[in-house]
Amino acid sequence: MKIGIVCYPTFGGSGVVATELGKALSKEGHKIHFITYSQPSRLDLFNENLFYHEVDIKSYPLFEHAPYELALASKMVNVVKYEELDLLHVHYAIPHASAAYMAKQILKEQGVHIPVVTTLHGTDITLVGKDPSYEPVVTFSINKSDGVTAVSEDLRRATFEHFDVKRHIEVIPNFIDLERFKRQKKEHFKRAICPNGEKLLVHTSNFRKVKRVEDVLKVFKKVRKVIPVKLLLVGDGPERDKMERLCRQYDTCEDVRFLGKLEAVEEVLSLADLFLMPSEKESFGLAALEAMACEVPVLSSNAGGIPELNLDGVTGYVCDVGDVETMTERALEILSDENLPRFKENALARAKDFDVSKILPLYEAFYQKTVENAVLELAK
Ligand code: GMT
Repeated sequence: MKIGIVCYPTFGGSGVVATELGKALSKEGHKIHFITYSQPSRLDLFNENLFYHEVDIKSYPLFEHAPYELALASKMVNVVKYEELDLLHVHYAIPHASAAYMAKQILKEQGVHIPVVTTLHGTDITLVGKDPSYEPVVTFSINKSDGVTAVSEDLRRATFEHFDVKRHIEVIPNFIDLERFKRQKKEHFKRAICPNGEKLLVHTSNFRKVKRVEDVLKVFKKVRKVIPVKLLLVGDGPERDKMERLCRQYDTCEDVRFLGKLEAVEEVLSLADLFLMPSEKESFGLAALEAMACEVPVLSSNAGGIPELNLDGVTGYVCDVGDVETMTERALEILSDENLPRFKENALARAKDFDVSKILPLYEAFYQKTVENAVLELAK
């Protein structure tokens, strides 16, 4: 198939999933056309089946905000027409689903019929999308998509709860490339970070409020009173300064390192004994899946779709959002020498359920079904 993929190229899990999906599909022989405002950060592979079309956002002194959605819709129209695409797959509803609807209508006037698949990723539904300033457009564009997928059962449920959506939503979870995300032997690095055999806790995120990084620091402070531990924080975002101050206030800085954004996150995960994800909202938790693939148990909140991935008492523990007391008890339980090997083994076994080889066929089958239904619709 010839597929156009639209996503946010630089930040967030939705862009990572979209780019990895496009790369995997291209290896299966599909022709994949990325339509984004800059080169997706994970599009690091040369392949004859991969193409990149940059959205040209023209500004003008009259515009306080450049009309990105219009530039995107225009680009979609041209790419669909000139590359003869079979399907458009847009990731993150805002504003990609409504821009795709507009492109579809323009193309229809020209006798070109393009089915649109929208994948809902999380905050496009649970946070930004349900805000009254976007809700009517999000509802409309979900209902007008030819196919809709959500990355967890919980996100599907939340979509029906918050929006007047009257159509089927297929759940297709996030996936992982186990060739890339696997535990690497990094003993020398581990000894440098944990010279006295301390246990290593890791958190990776974009340091937004919904990630509750302060709970990571609170749990770490409490665990550190009981056993020797170190903490690595990977990523960057609006809450980072505040977290650095909190770390000083807790007097834990000598055992905490802020590493900033890292490309090879799997190298850090390969050292970890426990991954922390205390998020307030999390539709799936791709970062936790990456940790599990590197044999790292997960201590998480029970937000959104996380419990569908992190099996309570098996691959780690799932606690109420903000319950740092229970999180601390659970962290100590996982980190005990007696329990840790079992949790690590279970984490890897669970990650295998989400291997790209298992999830990719679900997308391919969904595309096929969507195209067939669109043809039937047209014939009516
Ligand atoms: O919060 C992020 O990390 C970014 C956000 C996005 O949409 O770009 O990620 C969401 O999509 C990921 C991929 O489907 C999911 O694994 C994350 O759980 C989800 N984040 C939230 O729901 C907060």
